[in-house]
Amino acid sequence: MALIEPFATQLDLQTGKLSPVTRIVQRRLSDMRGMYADTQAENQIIAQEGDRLIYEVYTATELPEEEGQVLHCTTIIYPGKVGDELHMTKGHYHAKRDRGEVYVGLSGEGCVLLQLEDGTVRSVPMGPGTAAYVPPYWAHRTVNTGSAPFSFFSAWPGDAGHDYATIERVGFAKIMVWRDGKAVLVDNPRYK
Ligand code: PAN
Ligand code: ZN
Repeated sequence: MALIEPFATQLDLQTGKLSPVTRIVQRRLSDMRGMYADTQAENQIIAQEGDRLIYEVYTATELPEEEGQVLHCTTIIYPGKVGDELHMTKGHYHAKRDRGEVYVGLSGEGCVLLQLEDGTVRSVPMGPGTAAYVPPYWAHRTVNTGSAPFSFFSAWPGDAGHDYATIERVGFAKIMVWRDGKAVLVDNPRYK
């Protein structure tokens, strides 16, 4: 296993940004085609306002993706909706399903949606200071349920890996939508 020098990263608790930063991944609406339930709204946004930035992932240091390492990063989800569905991450299972994760809320309001392969869904609300546990076997996706950027820190086992393809294919059984002035979890009409 690689021997890594100890190091620290500075977390901006207001913005969720890390420094120093070696990699910023930006996810725009076009990177998430087909993930929001309302495809017409998705196409309309891209045609009328352009390719909207949905979320960013900040990584301070590239660590080897191997057992024993603890990978970590921050995520910032910008507020907004596609149709009535709130801005969210793509979501994934860990390639090694028996690897868990910890999310710590930094700023804004959101929630983590979790799903088992049998379609069981749970929703855990998050805000500044919330430590949310993502147990092994649960796919996970985060949603911004507020009107400011929602940011959180995450840490997971180095050998977990990411399986995006399963969620791209089946989706989540529930989606978080804005109805009557609040965020509510409803059945996903497109869940397969
Ligand atoms: C998180 C996520 C991050 C972005 O660090 O990777 O929030 O979400 P997507 O990976 O679904 O685009 C994590 O769960 N890592 O394992
Ligand atoms: Zn994960």
